[in-house]
Amino acid sequence: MNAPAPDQTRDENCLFCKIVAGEIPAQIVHTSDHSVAFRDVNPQAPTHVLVVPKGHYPNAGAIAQQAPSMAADLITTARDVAAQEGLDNGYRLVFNTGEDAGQTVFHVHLHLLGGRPLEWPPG
Ligand code: DGP
Repeated sequence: MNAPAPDQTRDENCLFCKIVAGEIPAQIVHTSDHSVAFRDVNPQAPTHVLVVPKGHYPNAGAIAQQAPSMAADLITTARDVAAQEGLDNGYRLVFNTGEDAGQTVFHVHLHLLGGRPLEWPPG
């Protein structure tokens, strides 16, 4: 149901491409034309949602360069999910990029965290 449009890329070995395509289950909380938002399997806050593009891009820099409107859609979708989740007191958006940042899934995903006070700096 969320299959990428023909002009969108897909990596056959990618976990998040399979979630987007509905081939692996996830708790989807919101979809837009270009993005899918689902709950993180290992939540770090009362609300922890991942917003991913329907097409495959390995990281934030790649999607910003190759499809800037889809990069913007990740952020507006995260804003809409934050409103839907009632995060009126604030929330955090994070793109982990590369090994040192702890990126483990190489399909860009925007972490939306909220529902408790969040410390800074992160670990
Ligand atoms: P990162 O470390 O930034 O690459 O974040 C990857 C996140 O993906 C991590 O917080 C856990 C989450 N995750 C990994 N596998 C799955 C899965 O199969 N389903 C869901 N919903 N989340 C997953």
